[in-house]
Amino acid sequence: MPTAFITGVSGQDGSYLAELLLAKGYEVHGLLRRASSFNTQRLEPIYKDPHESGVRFFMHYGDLSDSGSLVNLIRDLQPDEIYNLGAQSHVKVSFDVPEYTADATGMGTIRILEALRASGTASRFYQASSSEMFGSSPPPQNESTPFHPRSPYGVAKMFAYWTTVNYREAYGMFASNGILMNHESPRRGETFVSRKITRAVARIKAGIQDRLYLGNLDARRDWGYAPEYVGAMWMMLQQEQPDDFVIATGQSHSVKEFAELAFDHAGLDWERHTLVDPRYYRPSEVDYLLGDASKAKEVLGWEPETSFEDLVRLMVDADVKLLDDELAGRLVRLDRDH
Ligand code: NAP
Ligand code: F7E
Repeated sequence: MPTAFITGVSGQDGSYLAELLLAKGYEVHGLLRRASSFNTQRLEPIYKDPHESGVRFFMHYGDLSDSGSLVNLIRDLQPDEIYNLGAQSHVKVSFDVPEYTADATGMGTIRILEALRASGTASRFYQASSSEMFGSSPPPQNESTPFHPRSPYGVAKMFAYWTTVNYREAYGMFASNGILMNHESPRRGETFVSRKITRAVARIKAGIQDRLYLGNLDARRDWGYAPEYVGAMWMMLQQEQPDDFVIATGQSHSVKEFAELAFDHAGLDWERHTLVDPRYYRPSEVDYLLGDASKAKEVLGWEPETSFEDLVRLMVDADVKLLDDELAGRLVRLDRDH
């Protein structure tokens, strides 16, 4: 049974990747950072008592800012594959906490690679690199496009990208970068624009919210569906040679188009409910991302399946259902109180 270690297992991608690897027969270990409230909601579908369920999924406390926890875990687990998905991943927040972002998102990668070197294990390593590294480089972006990051997050990811390449070249490690364009799902964090919109649509439709405040409506992104993107991560580590790949749909849409479609799907007029609040502008913006994933198609055999329209619709439907369930739960609780 192959063993995988995932940092960022409690995040959107980490939870989908854990599910994928368990379905493929892996034993999966995840790094969990301590938080004052529950941060394992996305793992509820798979986190069962392993003694009872037979599911080989384990979580370990640790942190990307804590070398000791990484050294001990990698030495003890000796995983076949390591997926480094942990990061302070919010671009706007990275302007507020640049030093912490550099530490967790950038230095965290070097800490894992050093822990891996010290363990003497020949684990294959995946680095969650990002299209944010392309920044202001004009579209379409592929593996040869120069990086010009526009945020502390993008700069930290660039450091991690080159660290991964350097450890591959210097020490012969099997270390690959997946340069992923934006990918979304019903599990997307609620402060990223896609989920912020689809959650607001559900609440406006239910009559418990009236307005949605957004920032730059003209930014363009290449939005894909997250469960398909974690499949590409796994494929990269099954190759004969380590390499770097752009993962994208090849379609780009504006934030405005996303909002328009999401409101429309719920029978609402986006212009009636959406206002621009400059509070959500970034000090420097990435205007236009449009990926060219031809290398991934040719070498990995990876191709996206879910269209932009289907992605928006499935996210709206999921948030409408989630809110219905929450409201029903609250009503049941109120019934019991009285
Ligand atoms: P996400 O939902 O924000 O998840 C980030 C994960 O990192 C969470 O599990 C979080 O833990 C964990 N984390 C944060 N700081 C940490 C620390 N100091 N030590 C240990 N763990 C820490 O992100 P995602 O969307 O799944 O993305 C996965 C990875 O791909 C990230 O590295 C992201 O930067 C990168 N990426 C994402 C996209 C995208 O469009 N989604 C595109 C390109 C690259 P908590 O749950 O406790 O917060
Ligand atoms: O913003 C604009 C915003 O925060 C997308 C992360 O997963 O993908 C993600 O980073 C666009 C930007 O994602 C609001 O200015 C307008 O142009 O959803 P986002 P992101 O910054 O592209 C990359 C690939 C990653 O690697 C990151 O980890 O939408 N926008 N109004 C807004 N964005 C937010 N969050 N909130 C707004 O109200």
